[in-house]
Amino acid sequence: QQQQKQATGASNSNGLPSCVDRHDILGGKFKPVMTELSPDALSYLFRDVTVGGTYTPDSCVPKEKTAIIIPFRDRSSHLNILLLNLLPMLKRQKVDFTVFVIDQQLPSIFNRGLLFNVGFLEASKLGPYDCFIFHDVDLVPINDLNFYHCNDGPTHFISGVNKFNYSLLYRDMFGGIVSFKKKQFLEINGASNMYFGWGGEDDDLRVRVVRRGLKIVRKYADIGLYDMIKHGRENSNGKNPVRGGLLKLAGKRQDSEGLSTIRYKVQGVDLLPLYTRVTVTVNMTE
Ligand code: UDH
Repeated sequence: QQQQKQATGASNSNGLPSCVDRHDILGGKFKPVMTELSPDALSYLFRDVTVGGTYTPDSCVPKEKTAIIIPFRDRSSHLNILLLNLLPMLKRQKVDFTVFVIDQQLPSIFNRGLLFNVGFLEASKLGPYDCFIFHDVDLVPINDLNFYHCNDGPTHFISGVNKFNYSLLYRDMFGGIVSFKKKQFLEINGASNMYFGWGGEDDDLRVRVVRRGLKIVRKYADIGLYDMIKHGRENSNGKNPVRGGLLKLAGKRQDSEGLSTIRYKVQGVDLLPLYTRVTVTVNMTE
């Protein structure tokens, strides 16, 4: 296990110091606010976030430009709760970020892995992002020492979720929230596009990372803590009955299927006050 600390930076050419992880001034564990505010109230609250969902700290120079990619369909209330808690934490951590919501339209079955690839490609068209954090909409961070960075290896942010008594469902889990440097995501050929429905795509992603010899960075048990917003399972995201078979051949498919072969159609890119929404359709038979 590894928890990365940035070195204290010297001042930059514009006179500002480099941003560093302030373990000394951040509060650690906090109580999330699990009530929903309206989009208008949220954008009023976060007036310092510029249109499209971008925030740049003004007291220091960040070491990386981060795209927060949220795979999404019809979970507006979750998104409003997540933004209410995540944005202040990212600001406290001095992260230079833009939030992207990748919204998959019906009628195709939800495909979380494919939306990771869409988010990576579309965000890269819009800005020079170095770090990509793929973030489920229903996971609310509760410790502001859980720094939202990219590291030497792809990073799994979760050590425990309230739903599982603040532990992980299984030790090797690579679901929920993960970060990749641009180079790392390209190196693994992104995520698989083949998992329509719930389950398996996160384990496939881990196989891709491990096969390329990249070492997964994990958070300390008392740091990577999340509260999950309660929800049922949508009909358009039922358990994927072929996930076990797909997973068995994950390694064999890595080079021939993924970021390099994705097919999707962008229906719109909207710069909303607190995020950039990329609306996509996916043809399941292509
Ligand atoms: N999502 C949507 N809309 C949907 C379905 C999924 O937005 O209709 C997105 C959303 O970001 C969500 C993520 O996909 O957080 C994952 O879907 P989920 O919340 O239904 O998954 P769940 O919370 O998974 O049930 C947690 C268990 C992880 C077990 C890992 C097994 N490999």
